[in-house]
Amino acid sequence: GNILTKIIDEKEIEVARLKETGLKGEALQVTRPSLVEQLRTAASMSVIAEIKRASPSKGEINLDVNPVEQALTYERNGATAISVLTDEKFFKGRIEDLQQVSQHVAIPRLCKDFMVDEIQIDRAYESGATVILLIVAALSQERLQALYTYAKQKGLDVLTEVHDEEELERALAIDAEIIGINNRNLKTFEVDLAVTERLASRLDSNRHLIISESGIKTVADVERVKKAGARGILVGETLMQAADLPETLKQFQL
Ligand code: IGP
Repeated sequence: GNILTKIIDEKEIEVARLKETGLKGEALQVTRPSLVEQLRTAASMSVIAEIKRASPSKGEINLDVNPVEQALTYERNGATAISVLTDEKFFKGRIEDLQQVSQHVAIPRLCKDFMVDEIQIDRAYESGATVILLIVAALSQERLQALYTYAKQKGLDVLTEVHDEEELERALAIDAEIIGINNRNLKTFEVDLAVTERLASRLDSNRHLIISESGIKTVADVERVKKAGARGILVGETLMQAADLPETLKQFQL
């Protein structure tokens, strides 16, 4: 079956639990720089570096990581933003990772989770996020629009994720500014950078900020998506497993 459907079912349960417990109602006092601004003004390829312990497609990636140490290494070596996976069940992340990372780095923080309800956006904001992810494939057009508007009203940036032409049309219909093109098919886990080439060719890269997501392993991969029009790349596994992380990260900033 489809992993996304499974995850979303789980998220509905998580949201119900969250609503019962309630949130702190108090946001971390941290600086909240604009990712849009950073992407628009950057002279070279922007790297959104991810904290990713495990995934449904790869299993364990790096279970022993210290999220704060990892985030600081990302920041020191030129990452534009930090992506923190906060899903517990499928990615072995936690919201506390985002809270800790947010208190230690000054660059934008993306709360990488499967948003289906406003309360998750509130929690991301309280936890120091400056960006949230909205996965078009996981939401009806109505919910996509509602969550997008809600996040923007809170001052958050939104990374709107697509994987095919139909999803791209839906992202354009809500006037999404940062468009994440996921090279990974969430149904088959197949990764193909041609997805970025195909979808980016439909966009004006001056108007839309294109982020190529998943499966980026080499400098040649970065060159390829840059040529396709990507302003940024979202990289997890390769950075989490790099033998020389600072060097790998610097090489990607083409
Ligand atoms: C990072 P990779 O192949 O570099 O580890 O991929 C990121 O793109 C991936 O984690 C991702 C993701 C998502 C995870 C992209 N979209 C949505 C969870 C949910």
